[in-house]
Formats: sequence, C-alpha cells, structure tokens
Amino acid sequence: MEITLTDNIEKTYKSICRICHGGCGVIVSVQNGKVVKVKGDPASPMNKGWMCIKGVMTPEIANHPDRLRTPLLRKGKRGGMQWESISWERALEEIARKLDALKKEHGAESIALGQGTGRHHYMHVVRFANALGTPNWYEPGLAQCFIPRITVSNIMYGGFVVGDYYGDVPPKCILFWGHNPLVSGPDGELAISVKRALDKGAIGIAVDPRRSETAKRCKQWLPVRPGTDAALALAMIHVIIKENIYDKEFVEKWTHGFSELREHVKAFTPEWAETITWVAACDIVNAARTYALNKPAILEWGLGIEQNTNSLQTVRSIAILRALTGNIDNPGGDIIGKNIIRSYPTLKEKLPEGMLKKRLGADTFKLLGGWRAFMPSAHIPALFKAMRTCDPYQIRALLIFGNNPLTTVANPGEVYESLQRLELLVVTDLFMTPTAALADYVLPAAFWPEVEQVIGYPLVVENMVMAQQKITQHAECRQDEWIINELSKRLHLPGSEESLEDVMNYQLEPLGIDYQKLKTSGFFYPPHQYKRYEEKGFRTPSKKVELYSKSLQRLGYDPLPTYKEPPESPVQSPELVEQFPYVLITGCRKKEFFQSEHRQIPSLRKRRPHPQAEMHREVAAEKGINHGDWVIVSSPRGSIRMKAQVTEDIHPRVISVEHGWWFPEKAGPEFGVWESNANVLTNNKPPYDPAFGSYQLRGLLCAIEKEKT
Ligand SMILES: Nc1nc2c(c(=O)[nH]1)N[C@H]1C(S)=C(S)[C@@H](COP(=O)(O)OP(=O)(O)OC[C@H]3O[C@@H](n4cnc5c(=O)[nH]c(N)nc54)[C@H](O)[C@@H]3O)O[C@H]1N2
Ligand SMILES: Nc1nc2c(c(=O)[nH]1)N[C@H]1C(S)=C(S)[C@@H](COP(=O)(O)OP(=O)(O)OC[C@H]3O[C@@H](n4cnc5c(=O)[nH]c(N)nc54)[C@H](O)[C@@H]3O)O[C@H]1N2
Ligand code: SF4
Ligand SMILES: [Mo]
Repeated sequence: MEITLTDNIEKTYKSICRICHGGCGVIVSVQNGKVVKVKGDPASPMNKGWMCIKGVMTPEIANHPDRLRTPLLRKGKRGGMQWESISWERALEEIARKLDALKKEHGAESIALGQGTGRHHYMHVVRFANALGTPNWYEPGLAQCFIPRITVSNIMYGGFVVGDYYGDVPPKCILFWGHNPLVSGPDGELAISVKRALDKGAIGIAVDPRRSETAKRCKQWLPVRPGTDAALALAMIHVIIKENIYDKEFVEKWTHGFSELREHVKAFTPEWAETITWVAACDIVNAARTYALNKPAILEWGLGIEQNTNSLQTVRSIAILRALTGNIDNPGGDIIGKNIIRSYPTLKEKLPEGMLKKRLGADTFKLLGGWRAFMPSAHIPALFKAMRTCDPYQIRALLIFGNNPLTTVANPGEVYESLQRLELLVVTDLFMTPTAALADYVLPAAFWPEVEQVIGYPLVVENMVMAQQKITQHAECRQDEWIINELSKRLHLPGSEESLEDVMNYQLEPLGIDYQKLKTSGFFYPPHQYKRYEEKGFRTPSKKVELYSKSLQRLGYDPLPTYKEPPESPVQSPELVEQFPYVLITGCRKKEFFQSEHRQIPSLRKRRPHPQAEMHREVAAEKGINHGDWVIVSSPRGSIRMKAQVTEDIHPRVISVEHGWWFPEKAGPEFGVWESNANVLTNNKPPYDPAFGSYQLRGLLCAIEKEKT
C-alpha cells in the first residue's frame, strides 16, 4: 500500500489486532501516516465490535516516543547502552556475515533462535531455523504453555479442541480449569465470548486457587492446591464412572481403554483427593456431577495445569473428562479444529538429519523436542546452560525475535550470565528492553498496523482465517518476516526465493483465494461441521479417543494418567516449610499488560502502576501487612518487592505474584529487572516433566513479609 505521510484527511482501513493471541477485527483510522484511532469491527464474527483495553490503546503504543526507530549497533562494552544508528543494509550484511562464519566454523547448531509467544512471525522463525539448519530454537511458553495441551489433544482426540461459542447452541456448563479467560482470553476464545455465554446462563465451575474474575462468575469454586490438579481430575473421573453418569453411548462406541481406566481410578476417591488437593470431597463430587449432567459443556483449560513438573499427566487426566461426558465435537461443547488453511511451510525437511540428535534436550523430553513432538524445539534450561558452560557444545549466537527472557524465563540470573557469554546477540523488538540492552545489534520491529499476515484463529485450530494488512510505516521499523527473509537471502538459504506473499498464498490455496482477495473480504469463516468422527473416526491409531494411550506407552510414559506430588511443596519439602510456609503461584494475567509488555504505555500503566502480590486477609493479619504496603516475597531462590493486594478471593495458604515486571522508566541496561521479577523466585532446575521438560512456575514454596522501611 502507498503510505502518504502528508495526507491529513482521516482514512479508515480494516485489519486484525494482534497485541495478544487474538484476532479482533478492527477499523483503524489513519491521519498523516499515523494510527489515530482503532475500534472494533462490528462485521467481525469473532469480536462483533468489541475490543479490550490494550487494543483500544493501539495508537499510544504505535506512536510511543520510545519505539525503536532504526537498527542499532553496540558501541563499547556489552550492556553499556551506547549505540550507533546504522542502516538496514549494514546491519543485515554484518549479521549475515557473522552467522555464515559461525555456521562454517562451528556448525549451524551453535546458532540459536528465540522468540515470544504466538506472534504473527512465529512459524517464520521456525522456518528460518530449519533453513539455517539449526535445531535449537525456543519460546518461553511451549513446555510451560500450550504444548502439553496441544500434544495431549492430538494424541487422545487426533486434533486440538476449542470451546464452541460461535455456533447456534450455547454451552450449558463451562468448567474453567486453571484458566481465567475473562482476563486472559484469547488463547482459544475471546473474553467477550465467554462473558456472553455466562450472561446467557451457562453454569460455571472454576478450579483455581484464586477466586479469579472468571471464578467470581461461577456457581462452584474449587480452590485447589497449586500443582495437584491431576489428583482432582482423577477423583472426578472416579465419581463420574462410579455414579454411572458418563455418556455410555459415546464411551462404548468412541473411546479406547475404558475398562483399564475404570480399574485404574478405583482407588482415587474424592476423600483421597481431598487430603492432596485441599478441596472438600463433597465439592469434588458436586463439580463432577454438574459437569457430567449439564450438556453441552465446554472445558476451558489454561496455564494452571501446565506450569508444573507433572504437566503431561495433569493435562491427560483433565482431557479424559471431555471424552467420558461425550463433549467432543458436539454443538455447544468442545469442537475439534478444522485447520482450514495449509500448515505453514516450515521447511522442516531442510533440517539436516543429524541435527535432530543435536537439539538440546530432545533425547530426554521427547514430546518437546523429539520426532513425535508437535513443533520440536529445544529445552530452555539445556539451551541456556549450553551458552554458559559449552556442555554438550557451545551456543555462540542467539537471534531473538520478540522475547524478553530476562523477564519470562525461570532463573533470570542464569539467563543474564548466559547472554553475557554469547559471541553474537541480536534482538528484534518494538522497544528497548533489559534483554535488548545486552545485544550487539538491536533491530526495530513493526507493530501490528505495520504488518501483513494471514491469521488463523483460534490459535492452532484455524477455524477462521483473517488478513492483517499494512496500514502505516513507523520510522525504519520492519516486519520480522522481512528481516528473516533478508538474512536468508544473504545466506543463500533454501526458501529464500519465496516472498512472504508466496507463503501466504500457499497457505490459502485450498480456500481458492489469495492474500489480496482475503484482504478485501477481511476474513473467511466456513460453518463448522460437527461430529466429523462419525464418518472416518478420530485421527488416532485406534480411530477412537485414546483414554489408554499406547503411543505414550511406547515412548516410555504412563498410558494412564497418574498423580505426582510437586517436587517443591508443603508435602514433599517439609524442611523448607518453616521458612517458606506458603504456596506460590506466578503470572496470573492482567487485562492491561501482555506478558512483559506495556509498562511504558501511560494509559495502561496508570491503571496498574505497581507489581502486585495477592494474599488472603488472614495472611496479611498474621504478618501485619496492610493493603497497598510494599512486601518482600521470597523463595529458596531469591526475593522480590511487590505491593500487597489483600483479598478474600484466594486460598489462605497461597500467594500469587504477577510476572513480567521491569521498569522502562528506570535506567538501562537493567531497567529495574531484578526488583519485582517473578522469575527470580521460580525454579529452572530438575526434576522436569518427563515428556515436555516443563519446569515449575506455579506451586512452589514462598514466604512473605512487610518491607522494612
Ligand atoms: N513466572 C512466570 N513466567 C512466565 C509465565 C508465567 O505465568 N509465570 N508465563 C509464560 C508464558 S505462558 C509465556 S507464553 C511466556 C511469554 O514470554 P514472551 O513471549 O517472551 O513475552 P515477553 O517477555 O513479553 O516478550 C515479548 C517481547 O516481544 C516484543 N514484541 C511484541 N510484538 C512484537 C513483534 O511483532 N515483533 C518483535 N520482534 N517483537 C515484538 C515485546 O515488546 C516484548 O519485549 O512467558 C512465560 N513466563
Ligand atoms: N491480558 C493478557 N492476556 C493474555 C496474556 C497476558 O499476558 N495478558 N498472556 C497470554 C498467554 S501467553 C497465555 S498462556 C494465556 C494464559 O491465560 P490463563 O491460562 O488464563 O493463565 P493465567 O491467567 O496465568 O492463570 C489462570 C488461572 O490459573 C490459576 N492457577 C495458578 N496455578 C494453578 C494451579 O496449579 N492449578 C489450577 N487449577 N489453577 C492455577 C490462577 O490463579 C489463574 O486464575 O493468556 C494469554 N492472554
Ligand atoms: S483481545 Fe487481543 S486481539 Fe482483541 S483487542 Fe485485545 S489485544 Fe487486541
Ligand atoms: Mo503463554
């Protein structure tokens, strides 16, 4: 598109907001080449005109004076904050030359790629890794976010599922398990869709140590001990089978391994679960009955079930509930994704065979990095360790496209040390961050109104496809895919002859449209065909939902889900309990921020100026803490400073701290990243989940004290 900077007449364009994983259809007003207003598009079948507060603040983010404007080259020592503005040509030439030399001398595996969660360029980074020939890319979610849910769904149901909020039949019941979509949507659903379903009368059940914004709208709240969800789910399965309230027709016809499951859960009574989970046995029974007897029902699962070291079996046990109650691919239940577009051409066939063995952590965590993994990536603790210790070989370069690991990876002290050892660190971002401040080159990224992409929504299932279109140009900022393509061309990598538009058109081909056509229509949304399994069965080896999983058994994992006590917990670590008597959860989302972003956006920051720790009134009283006091939260690994939020809406033995905090207003290179960073408290040490290598970000032990003045 021609962008005329002098055009002072306000013009409007349609696009898709992508500050989060969502895809709200929006109308963008542009004046003098700048975004001046963004509002929800009433024609979008997803958001129907609605937008969240972050999306509304798009102009403030897009035009922020601190946006990076040109490529920067480090002058002086690492982290010295002395930069020289350089041209794109020079930046790309120099980076490509260095990558080429490293590849030739030390092998492509010595170069790692990093990225953030679910961005427009996500799969393009994976494509770049494969084309470059390195198996070592990471994203701080994955093992800690989404990969367990996706993998378990694929293994059990043959596809990923999302709640059916958009059809004609509304859900009668929604079981929110470790998920707070009224704030954190969208991951698979929009906050507004969940709100509308609850407004229409869906009965809510929330399994959550906090009475979250979503739990407050629910009929039942089960304040579970963090990290013990598998025990709760096994007990609910026990009740549903024992009381004969499972969907017999579906179970008989469409599930594999029911009799083994029935035997397996006999011992897992609600009373057994009560002592483990802190949830009363009668509440477990009631929740099981409500979910099983009110159909159709949606099971909304979230991060609360993945950020622990038993993530595979926790997710498995919860996933069984859908099948037992026949809530799969039914109107108003959980529907299997259609994936209407071709999957992204990630060039995985270009990754040299020997490289699979070199992927850090892949031999141990087979469902994260092995051949059976959904999107094979490196294990983060192993990758950063290889930067620090050269074990099993040295990672020498890291190229990051939109990720701030000093805030979002466990044990940021080690991340810091690892980054210091690199020969080359390149960070592409919208703003200068504590991570970017350590780089050799900082590259300015384009924000969503400056980007062209095809967006499949909801994430992973792609039931609908939409077009983001470039509406403005900010300074010298470039879309990440463009940067990757320019580097690829200079390195003569496979696929470098294809433009981004070629890739988008390849994906859209089965729909009979191309990117230009999609841009005109805005979105493509075919109606959902329910119960497709009745034609060809489920896409699993038994053609049924695999309650008992032989695939997992062959990989060396339990074929039926089991409960394991978290490695650091009041039960497992009695020696720590006196000093650290509370259970810590980190990272519960807030409406105003996406991960570590937006602390520099005045309209968002003023709504939430300080990092907060939530605690029960009883804890505050015992410790002499008042609402709004500064407190010190400590774990066996460190201490941080937060503002006390005293509430009745949390289990009295649980403390919840926000994640992602740094202070853009403070001096670089650190920008206060050590002061209130939840990951100073978390643990990146073994044991990990045996399949995914997930580390514990929730369910750890902690202490809290009023800050001494
Ligand atoms: N303690 C704790 N830690 C957690 C979590 C938790 O709950 N607790 N949650 C984990 C989860 S689920 C996730 S997904 C991760 C998230 O971790 P990340 O995705 O790494 O999130 P951020 O650290 O915010 O990094 C995103 C960066 O990308 C930049 N950015 C935004 N858009 C673009 C773009 O288009 N291009 C480029 N190049 N840059 C862009 C932003 O300015 C920001 O600096 O964090 C994980 N870390
Ligand atoms: N505004 C906003 N939206 C976001 C994000 C953001 O940063 N900001 N991040 C996006 C990303 S990457 C993700 S992954 C999603 C995450 O979104 P969600 O999956 O909703 O995750 P959280 O809000 O982190 O946590 C959900 C709930 O889990 C509870 N919880 C914590 N530990 C446990 C536990 O052990 N068991 C159980 N049952 N519950 C527990 C918490 O109290 C919280 O209410 O949100 C996405 N949307
Ligand atoms: S929910 Fe996500 S996509 Fe929608 S307006 Fe908010 S930030 Fe943008
Ligand atoms: Mo995430």
